[in-house]
Amino acid sequence: MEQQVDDRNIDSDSQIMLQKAYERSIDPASQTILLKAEQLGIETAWDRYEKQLPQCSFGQLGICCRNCNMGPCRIDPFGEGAKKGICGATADIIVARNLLRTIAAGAAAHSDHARDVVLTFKKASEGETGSYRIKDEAKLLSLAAEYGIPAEGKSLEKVGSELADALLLEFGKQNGFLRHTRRAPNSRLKLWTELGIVPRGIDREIVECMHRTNMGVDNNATHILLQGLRTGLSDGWGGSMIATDVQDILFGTPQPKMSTVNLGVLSRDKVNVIVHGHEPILSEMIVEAAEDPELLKLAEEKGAAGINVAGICCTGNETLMRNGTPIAGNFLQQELAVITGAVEAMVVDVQCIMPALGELTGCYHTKFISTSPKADFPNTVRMEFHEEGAYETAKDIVKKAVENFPNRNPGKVNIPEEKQDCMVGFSPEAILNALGGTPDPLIEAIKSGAVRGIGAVVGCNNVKITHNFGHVNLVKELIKNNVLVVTTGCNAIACAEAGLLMPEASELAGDGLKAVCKALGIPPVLHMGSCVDISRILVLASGLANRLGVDISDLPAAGAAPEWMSEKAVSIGAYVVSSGVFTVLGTVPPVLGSQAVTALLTKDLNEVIGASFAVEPDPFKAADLIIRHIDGKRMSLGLS
Ligand code: SF4
Ligand code: MSK
Repeated sequence: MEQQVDDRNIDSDSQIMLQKAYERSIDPASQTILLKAEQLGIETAWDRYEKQLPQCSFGQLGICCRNCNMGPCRIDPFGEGAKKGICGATADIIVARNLLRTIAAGAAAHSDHARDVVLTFKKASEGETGSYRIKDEAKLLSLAAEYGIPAEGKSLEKVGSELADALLLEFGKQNGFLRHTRRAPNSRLKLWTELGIVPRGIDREIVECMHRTNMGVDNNATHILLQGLRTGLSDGWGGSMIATDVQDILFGTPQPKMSTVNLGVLSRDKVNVIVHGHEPILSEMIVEAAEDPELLKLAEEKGAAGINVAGICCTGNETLMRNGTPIAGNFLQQELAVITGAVEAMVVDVQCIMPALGELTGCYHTKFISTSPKADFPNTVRMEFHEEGAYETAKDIVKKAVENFPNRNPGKVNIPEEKQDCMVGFSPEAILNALGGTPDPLIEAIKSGAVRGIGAVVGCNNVKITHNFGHVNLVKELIKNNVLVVTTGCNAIACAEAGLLMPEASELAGDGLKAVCKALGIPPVLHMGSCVDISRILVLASGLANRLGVDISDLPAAGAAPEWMSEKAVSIGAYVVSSGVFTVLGTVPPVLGSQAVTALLTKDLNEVIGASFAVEPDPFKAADLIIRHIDGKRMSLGLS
């Protein structure tokens, strides 16, 4: 494990604390703050994890059911205890049902995010909010064409309004298919149709999961899991893809740009506003409001040198790739950012926001501002956000942060030095541009072996794995072996913090990948965005498969989520594998209580869908699995 904090001249108690910090994160900035937290006796997610140990083994194996009030029931996996729930449900049924509910929750989170974005798009198109406008006209027109909406003779706003209506119908559709699924290769579509897993309406699939898992409905593990695949597809080729497209229309399709990451982006002399969560609707306005002359003047009056907006998690990824706004950290750094003592406001929307922030911000001057009508937390300042007065609300929020600046206690401020430059914003359109307008140079590089294959590495942090250890080491191993990596979510932030999103990181790559990166001026790890932007990876994979005249499952490509924790990641896993991409998970999903479900996910799915899962917490072994998979696919394609 890497140990980078300067640990000379510190006493033995501090040495013990420092050792703990090393075990918790490989990132020096995080280690510094973890040490500080230990010294101050401030509790973090890692401490709460330790207090949970040993975690419930029934929960870990997925064999606990509380789907009706005869229960809760649990299956005894080894001893002479119960092998069935009171209703007769076996371990296979209980594990499959629990997994389906998890997929439904993940798909719901991504898709409800998408719904809100489309509703904002509708209001913007109909002039109900002056804060948003159509930024990417070309994307609007091409998506309208995909949805069969004629644009001739209509204003962009009219097209936008009709498109928003058509997109909203995708949520409540009862039959047929989600239109975005037509972006998949024909062979994949045919397979989904044969299996009966083409998603119909997004909401319909999610509701059906809840129905099927209700006591006494679907009690066949395979049958249950097929609905899991369909629901996952309604997320990846539905909700997530819609969110990505509409966000691009409203805020612009990302293009490569430079920025900086890690806790060191927090400013000593400016007002620090953190935007955290997942939706860019508010954060785009916050970024704009932070440049408002009135607020900048107020900041000056309060003794600050300006206003500094920084992101955490995927709200951060969204503003990073469109505006170059710096990122303060990924999921496990949200508490650490507050512990720097330099955050005037932690502004949150939805998803991946720890309720612990309420108590923690209470120990500092930080205002914890919750903004979503759907999400509140303990000890927040509620500043509910609606599109109609979006800019005004954003200004009020930033003003609150500015007014809080004089309350910062310099004695409590401890901002780590570390910040790292990064190159971000590789949408499929940007990748195509970098390749000179055609995917052929990448295809040729894959054919020649200069690029051995593509690894899509995504997902969260999880206290069960040393922060960023899984992410960074897996990605380093892959690029060393000439695997071009595309990344989103918290993996992207981890890679950025480790310097892997810089073109210079090609020095860490194998000779073939290094030469390709140098020729194109790109990093060996391409930042493709937030969690919903995994849909961009699907589009990229589909484009490559079509160009090669094969299915996605034939590509020398694989996916990985080395430190995943969220239900959303389970939905992502379901759609990535259903799309034909072998996927390695770094933390164990709660399925091992059923041999049948485990075998289905890790082996039998191959026969059904052309891809499966593997679980490997060791990033070096995970890289091996991926490279072997890629080599197998290369061989099948007749590539050396
Ligand atoms: Fe127990 Fe069956 Fe009710 Fe689940 S659904 S709690 S297994 S009786
Ligand atoms: S933010 S879902 S912790 S990747 Fe998208 Fe990170 Fe996972 Fe949230």
